[in-house]
Amino acid sequence: MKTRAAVAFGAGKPLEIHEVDLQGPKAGEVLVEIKATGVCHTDAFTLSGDDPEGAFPAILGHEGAGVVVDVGPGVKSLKKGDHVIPLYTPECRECDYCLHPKTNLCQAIRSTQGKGVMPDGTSRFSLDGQPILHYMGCSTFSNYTVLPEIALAKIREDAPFDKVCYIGCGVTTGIGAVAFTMKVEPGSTVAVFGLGGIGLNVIQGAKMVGATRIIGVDTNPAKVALAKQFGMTDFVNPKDHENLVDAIVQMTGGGVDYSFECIGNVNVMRDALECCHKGWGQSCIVGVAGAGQEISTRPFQLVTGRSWRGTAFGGARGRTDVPKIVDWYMEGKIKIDDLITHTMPLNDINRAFDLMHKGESIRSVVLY
Ligand code: NAD
Ligand code: AHE
Ligand code: ZN
Repeated sequence: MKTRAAVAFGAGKPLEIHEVDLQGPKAGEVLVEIKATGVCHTDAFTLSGDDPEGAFPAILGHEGAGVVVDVGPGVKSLKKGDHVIPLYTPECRECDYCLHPKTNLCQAIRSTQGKGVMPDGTSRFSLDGQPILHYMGCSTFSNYTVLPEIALAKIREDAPFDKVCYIGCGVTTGIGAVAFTMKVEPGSTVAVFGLGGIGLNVIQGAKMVGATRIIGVDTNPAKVALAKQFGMTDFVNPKDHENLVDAIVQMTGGGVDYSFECIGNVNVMRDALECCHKGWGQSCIVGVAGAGQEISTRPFQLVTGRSWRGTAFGGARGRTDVPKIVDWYMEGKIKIDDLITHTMPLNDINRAFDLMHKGESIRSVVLY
């Protein structure tokens, strides 16, 4: 079949809209009509050329929601008409990782996914007979896409696609980092570095689990109003302080219980660790840093009781946890609508990247 898609032909080049060819689902695969997709900073990161796994031409996008159109042989858990959210972290429920209680990083299809192909080693997308790569196993910047069955969460049918698509990455990553990965306790003091599409969800997660002090850190003061609405109690602009770590340590009487880096800046990752309380403070890296970047700190920071952690997809097991997070949204336990600051048709997708780079959007959502 043909599908309209935004194709990334090379690093740093704007996406181009094309009618591309899409092969139907093979065994264990599912054809999905994407109804809406968010644009995450990770899409921009890969498009920039900084992603060691970034390869072109590819169809980016990993934050979608849609409807099952067809299933390949052997697919048991999904049928035509089911509403689904694609999962860049699948959940096969059989691999050593899925069976281990301490991780969500299913490895069943990780190696082919990282190469931009389906588990059989080939792509379903092509243009003029030339293959186009998948991205993060999702490729939601295409109106129709094919995914393995294990990479789809079935969700309730009354959930609006244009909002719950954000649960495909940003919402789950932010809230999950707090609730699943770090298991932040009520009464905690939390610092959140970067108040974008991920950081604001860390803030609402921290509020949800009962953190009492939530310090937001961002160089862009335009983020303050929304951050306060989502639960931020204090704001720190790094530009106002000669020593950011000292400022946070002083305002918290020794440091925070938990910090979250939601930017992808290795220098900020160091600050986020070092503003944690001696003896028990834990820092979680959420931001994705570019090829060749490394983190550093004095080992004494860890010797004296701070811990450095990280999270992918908020520690969520997608097929199990994503439907629950959709329920939280539908029940009003979490907010999404106010974070979706812009919507646009696929033809205008490059505007979503411009708005993100200018710091003017939280989430842009493309509506098909
Ligand atoms: P975003 O662009 O919406 O937000 C980034 C925020 O950081 C902006 O508000 C910006 O003003 C702020 N910022 C930039 N430099 C800063 C600095 N030096 N000090 C303080 N604030 C600064 O991006 P996003 O969509 O929220 O994504 C954030 C990061 O999380 C990206 O690196 C993305 O790739 C990553 N991410 C990781 C996962 C995961 O599973 N680990 C999932 C999604 C996104
Ligand atoms: N491909 C990059 C790393 C990119 C990365 O860290 N991706 C996150 C999700 S970001 C979503 O917006 C992730 O899930 N990582 C775990 C995994 O297995 O990819 C690189 O550095 O090679
Ligand atoms: Zn993402």
